[in-house]
Amino acid sequence: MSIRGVAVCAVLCISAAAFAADATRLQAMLDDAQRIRATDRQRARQILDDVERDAASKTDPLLIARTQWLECRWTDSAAVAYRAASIGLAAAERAKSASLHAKLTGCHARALTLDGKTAAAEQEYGTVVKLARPLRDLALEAEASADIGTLQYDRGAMADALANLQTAYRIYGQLGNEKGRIDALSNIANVYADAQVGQYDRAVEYYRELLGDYEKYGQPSDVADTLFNIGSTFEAKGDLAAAELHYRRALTSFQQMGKASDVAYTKRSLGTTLMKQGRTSEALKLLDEAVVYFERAHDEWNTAMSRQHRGIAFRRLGRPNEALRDLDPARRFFERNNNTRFLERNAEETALVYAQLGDWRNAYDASVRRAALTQALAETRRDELSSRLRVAFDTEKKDQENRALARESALRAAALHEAERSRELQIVVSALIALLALAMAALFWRQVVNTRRMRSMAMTDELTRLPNRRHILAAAEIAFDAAKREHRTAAVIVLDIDGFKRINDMWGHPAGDVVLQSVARACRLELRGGDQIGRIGGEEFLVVLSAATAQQARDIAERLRSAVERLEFTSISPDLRVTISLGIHIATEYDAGVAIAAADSMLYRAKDRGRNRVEMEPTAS
Ligand code: GH3
Ligand code: MG
Ligand code: MG
Repeated sequence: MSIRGVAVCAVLCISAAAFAADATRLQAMLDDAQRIRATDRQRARQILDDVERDAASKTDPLLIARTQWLECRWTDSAAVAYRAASIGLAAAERAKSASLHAKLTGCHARALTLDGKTAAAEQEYGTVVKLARPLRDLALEAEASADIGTLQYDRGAMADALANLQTAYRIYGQLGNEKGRIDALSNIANVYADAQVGQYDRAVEYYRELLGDYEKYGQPSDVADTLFNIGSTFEAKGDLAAAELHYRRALTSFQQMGKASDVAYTKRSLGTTLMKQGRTSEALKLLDEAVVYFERAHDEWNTAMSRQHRGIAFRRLGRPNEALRDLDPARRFFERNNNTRFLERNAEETALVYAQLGDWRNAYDASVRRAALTQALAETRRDELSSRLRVAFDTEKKDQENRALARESALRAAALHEAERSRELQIVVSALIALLALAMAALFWRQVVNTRRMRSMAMTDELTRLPNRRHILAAAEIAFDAAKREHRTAAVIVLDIDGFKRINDMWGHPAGDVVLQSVARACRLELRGGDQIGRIGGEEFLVVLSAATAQQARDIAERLRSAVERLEFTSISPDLRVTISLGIHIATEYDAGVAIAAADSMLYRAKDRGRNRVEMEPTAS
């Protein structure tokens, strides 16, 4: 390859590596943006913009799909979401990423929701759930289920909404996504509290759980909202004392937070509750304050609602003219907005007010109006009732399932616990056995070492480390037996240090010991592999030659003599010379005792003949 080729290749490689590094960096930035989004929207948005500006994110399909997905999640504009979905889906296709494809399908569903195409959105979220399941993308499944549930809630399909919200609640719980779980919980509670469902006790139960969560995660406005919801659920249920209590707690919280509209809203609800208890004067004061606030805020809807209630309060207090001044504008508003339910109530009250005034004509007209409205409402009420029954049925079924599940999981937990315990026990027992085995092995080893040491102590001469008398005599017996069996000649040499007493006398006993050790070592080193030497007396040694001719025995003896003669004892005195005398006996009778005695007598002959020499039976040589 030419130098130019190499250079081009290097540049390409480096830029490819740089591109990959860039993509990783941008993905990490997106991770960051997603993480901080909950606490710092602005910064998250900024990071997303930074990533989108980067060149790499314009070509890498994975990056495109992911940025578009975030883009879609974070927008409230249908147009932006549609655009993000279409670009993102194409990129996910190119990247062949099933996971991003599923996510961006969710993005498309979100666009449809923002566009108000709720039926299509619901269907698309259903697709997302189907895509998410085989991918085991639990987060996506939970999110889509929650979205489907909310859409179903909005269109009044309460039973389906509950099922999906509960799925979301369960998965979020599994994932430890507290925000998701709490949102789902809040929606579930709202469904139960809905007039169509009317499962007030259950709603309160869920609201209480929610309250605990909000208290734990420190969101005072959510806590107050939930207190309000509990109050309104109790009111719907007819437990007015409980309703009042919770409304008052909510009111205090809203007042502390300075949330004026929530304060007004709560005052009105508290007012209606007090009215239902017959505490009309107390109620009037609260309703007054609510009307003042909503009028000033130009909140027509809430003004009409509040005035209707205040009108009823005036009527009950026997102030019909003031009552009419509230009921009439409220009626006009509800007529404009086609609100049959409030119109029916308005007609009923208006009839009563005119009756109070003795205006029978208007009272009659109002009554006729009311009758027509009641009939119109009957149909809606019938629908409501059937919906209620269906939810009640589904809820009961779900409860039974839950109870069965709980029983099953309790059994499974018990079995698991049992298995765990027996496993623990097994581990403990195994550990104990291992420990015991270890201790025994250690003990055994010590015993072996001790025995070996004791034996070697019993068989070794302390000073010279050579076999002691007993040991070398036994070795001689064994060697002679073997020689006899194998028809070989064995031999013994007895040797004795010459003039040892004098050495002791001149240089001291410790010096004598050193001499003994040196002689022993020198002799041992001169011997052949199978031969042995031991100490049989003060300065007397026995050599056992397992197999040797007379000549070999003589050679060995001579070697020993010469080796000792050559020894130097500079630590004692440079002048010190040590010699030994040796007696040999070649075994013909194979009796160790006899052989040693014979060798011993040869040793005496060597001493007699001037020391530092070897003697052997003349017959054997
Ligand atoms: P010979 O040449 O006739 O053998 O003369 P010798 O002096 O060697 O003879 P003898 O047997 O009279 O002397 C042996 C001495 O060895 C006597 C004893 O004090 C000494 N002895 C015996 N055992 C030991 C020992 O373990 N260490 C020392 N330092 N001396 C020992
Ligand atoms: Mg001696
Ligand atoms: Mg001696």
